[in-house]
Amino acid sequence: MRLSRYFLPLSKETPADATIASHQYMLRAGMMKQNSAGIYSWLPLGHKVLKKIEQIVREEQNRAGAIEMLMPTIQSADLWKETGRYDAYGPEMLRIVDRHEREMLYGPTNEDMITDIFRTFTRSYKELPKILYHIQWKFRDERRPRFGVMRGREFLMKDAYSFDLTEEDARASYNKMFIAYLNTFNRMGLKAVPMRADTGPIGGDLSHEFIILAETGESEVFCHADLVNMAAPGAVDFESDLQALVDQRTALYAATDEMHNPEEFEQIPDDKRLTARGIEVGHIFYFGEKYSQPMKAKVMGPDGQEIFIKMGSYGIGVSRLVGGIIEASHDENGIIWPKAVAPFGAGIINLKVGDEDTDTACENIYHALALAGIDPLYDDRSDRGGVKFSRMDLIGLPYQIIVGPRGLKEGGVEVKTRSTGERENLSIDEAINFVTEQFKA
Ligand code: 5CA
Repeated sequence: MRLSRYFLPLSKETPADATIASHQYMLRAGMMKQNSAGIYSWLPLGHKVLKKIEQIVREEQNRAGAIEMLMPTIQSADLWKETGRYDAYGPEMLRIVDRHEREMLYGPTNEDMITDIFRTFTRSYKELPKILYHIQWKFRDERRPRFGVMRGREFLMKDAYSFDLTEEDARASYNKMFIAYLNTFNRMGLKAVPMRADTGPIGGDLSHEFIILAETGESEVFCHADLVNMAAPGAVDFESDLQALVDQRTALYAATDEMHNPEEFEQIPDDKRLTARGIEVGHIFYFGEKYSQPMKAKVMGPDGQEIFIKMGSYGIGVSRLVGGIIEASHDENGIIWPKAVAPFGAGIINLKVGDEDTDTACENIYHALALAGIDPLYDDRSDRGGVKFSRMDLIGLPYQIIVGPRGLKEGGVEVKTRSTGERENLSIDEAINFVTEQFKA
């Protein structure tokens, strides 16, 4: 993409309510625009990141055997009355009346609807286990929408739902998602720690939040320091016993403030006791028959008896992750995108637009990187160098290739790695190879 043709509306000032780095940088870097409180348009740069995160989530769900589908945003109130959640959900639910005076709502989550879908089509235990998911916009009329996309009213969520015959099978499904979550966040360059959590309006008795540590996080967390540094499971065979992998993590103390048990925490050696703040990027629940009972979602078991389906649900805050990643990865000059979610792989800075040699060198690099699948952003605008440098730092692309007449005379260009600030003088070919190699690793 050539910057001169792109839509990248940067801004110098941010509103006073943008108090944290991710909120400020997303506005300044032209990633989004607020339309109403907690409701945002995703501008091209932000949209690219959102889609990359969504795709990583999708790939890891698929790898774990979950099956993608899509449910609507607008739901009928009837299903929610069946489960008793219509009244229980309170003012967070956006209620809508259609032209026929029918009560509708903008879905804050989908347990009720997916249970209805499942009971409509599933009769036999032979069709279990199943995990279905979708990636869809949700609406929650939060009392205090804040921190930009981190606590929005309209937000993008991946929500998965598991269906099993027995509690033991259901726990295996829970473990699959648990492992898939660790790998998902790891691929985005995040260290997400699973913590025992409260189940809130979703219900159930087993629940973990996945928290990334950040000073500006809304949750207070307590955990064993080793948990933060534990490597992600990586490629695991999802048919094998996942319990051991999960046990490894759950054996170490980790809890959000609601579930914190100071006595248990005290058992941890002093130098391993970590108290911090964090951002909840995922939340998984096992709730058994909480929805299948009121909705009469049953299957015929092997012995011919009808059995209520055992269910769990598994959420990831896809749009919240955009902000979460920035909180975890930025400096005073702007965003530092991890390679896997960067909106463009590299930026090319032309320091003298109109100079024939410089233009030609930039064009060559641009085409070579595009061909290598790096998706470069070419700053071909005629601003001053300083403007270009700070703009490129702000939007945080992993690599910058800086091209000017002086460097070219000495046979090369400068390559800057955004995360370390390291600069290297390389020939044009070396620069192209260097950047291409970084994305192979
Ligand atoms: N039905 C369950 C799991 S599918 C559920 O709704 N869980 S949740 O309430 O914990 O939400 C799942 C994830 O969505 C959260 O972990 C969080 O990352 C994200 N999320 C929740 N509320 C918001 C919000 N107001 N703005 C942005 N992201 C949110």
